[in-house]
Amino acid sequence: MRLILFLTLMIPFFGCNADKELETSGPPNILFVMTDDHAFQAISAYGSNLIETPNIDRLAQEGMLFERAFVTNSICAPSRATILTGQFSHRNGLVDNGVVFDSTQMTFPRLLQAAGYQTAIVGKWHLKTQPMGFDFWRVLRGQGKYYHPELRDPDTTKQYRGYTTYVITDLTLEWLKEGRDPNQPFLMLYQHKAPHREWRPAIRDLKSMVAGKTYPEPSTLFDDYSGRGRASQEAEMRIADHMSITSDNKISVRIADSLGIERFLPWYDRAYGEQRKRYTAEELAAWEDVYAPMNKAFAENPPQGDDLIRFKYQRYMQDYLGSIKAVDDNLGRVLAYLDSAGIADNTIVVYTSDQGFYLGEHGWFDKRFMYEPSFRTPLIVRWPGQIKAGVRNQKLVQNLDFAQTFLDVAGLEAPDSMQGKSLVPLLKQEETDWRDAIYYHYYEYPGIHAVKRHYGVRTDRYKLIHFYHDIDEWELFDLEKDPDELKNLYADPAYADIRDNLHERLLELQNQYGDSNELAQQMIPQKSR
Ligand code: SGN
Ligand code: CA
Repeated sequence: MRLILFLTLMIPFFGCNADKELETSGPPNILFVMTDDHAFQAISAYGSNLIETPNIDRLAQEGMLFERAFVTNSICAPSRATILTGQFSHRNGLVDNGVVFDSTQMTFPRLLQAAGYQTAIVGKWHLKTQPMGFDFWRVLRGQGKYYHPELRDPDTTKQYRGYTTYVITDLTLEWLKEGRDPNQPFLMLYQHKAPHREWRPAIRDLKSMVAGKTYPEPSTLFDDYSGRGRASQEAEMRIADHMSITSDNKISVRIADSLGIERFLPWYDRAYGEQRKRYTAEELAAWEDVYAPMNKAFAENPPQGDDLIRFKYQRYMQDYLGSIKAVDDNLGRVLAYLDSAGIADNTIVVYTSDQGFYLGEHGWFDKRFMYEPSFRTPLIVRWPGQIKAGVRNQKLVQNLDFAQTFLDVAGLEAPDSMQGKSLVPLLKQEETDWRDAIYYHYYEYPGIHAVKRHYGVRTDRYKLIHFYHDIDEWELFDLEKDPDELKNLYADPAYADIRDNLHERLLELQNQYGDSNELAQQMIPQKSR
């Protein structure tokens, strides 16, 4: 089977005259859709009580939704490096956001390109070096901006006019329609900046998603961290204390300059030091239309204490969910293109995020921890004819598995250096031996948000975490009894056997993947960006 697929795949590569036939029945095209910081709690297919995402849901209705998809290291650049290389951070070297990606490494796009796929990436890259293994690339500079973004290409860096989610989609569609060779299968990495901090929705979505909206609060919004150790207590990602009322919550302030002269500083001049000249007069006016009344209400009656936390949470959700609206709408545009071009049946579409995110759980925003909201990531796969419609999968899968999955889909052997497993047997619901535990390792400390380094193991039911740097603390959670991970059971005698088993399992996984406590101690923190 593999060989047949491989030979079919090589037809275009050997210059045979392929036709429309191949586009609809040859090796499948791969459309990999990845957002930045999109929590599964903000996708209606995952049961969100916050937002409707009809286009993402469509993929779930027509494909498979993974309930237990996780990352290896819950932060942007490391996640991207793991996806490309199929390796844990300690193997591909990209342990935190400060490291420059060694793009001479073997990646799945390079292997697909060598096998005859047309390869492209549009949108967020965040790995600093030039993308390699792509026939076409347009990537955001650094983290990227929400409006009028600068994108790098092989020759230059160019500013594009418009809202970034639309700009990225326009470029993606342009390449899919006119840029690629339709006689070859394609790999498109379509990767958004949204809904990353500082959560700026498109102008067109302000009225429906932001103005006057109230969203339900998570039950742990006022968590006091009493059931856990220092890592949770000392992390700097609390909505209460570390979310900026100006740049994050978009409340304008009066500040005094060095001469003591007070002046009004609008929020949009605050974020990232951006100046208003970046925006059009229409954009400024449209924002004022929606944000000025909120600013006025805040100035007249500034909330205090818990009410301030509630206010900040609402402001956060309005903008975060508002940024997702365009992501979902634009996915709809791309899915409509696949339909109209008649290639939907021969295209595997994957929807995921570079990691999960806290939407107020434990009082937090941001990610990094091995706790569920940031360790888990959305994963939905549609592959007509291969995946039954509307299936939910409970297996423990990781972003580590993507590279081997895509190679498998294309009928290619994965190099031994890759450390994941192809998801294809799960997608096809074939009997298969699957893993019963997964490994995690986070490094970026000291760094923004002050989440201490840790590694750990998660099984179907339990989780063991070791915060090994700065402190030496273990945490154990029973996810069945305590899904919100509020009570550390590490020292509970009733869990002694479970704890010992998890320790064993952790060591086994570290051996299997070539990581260890000693190696962890040697990793030098990079300055995060
Ligand atoms: C920026 C954000 C952080 C975020 C990191 C990493 N601060 O530094 O909140 O954790 O990016 O995000 S901001 O004020 O500059 O927005 S990641 O997705 O790239 O890993
Ligand atoms: Ca991210």
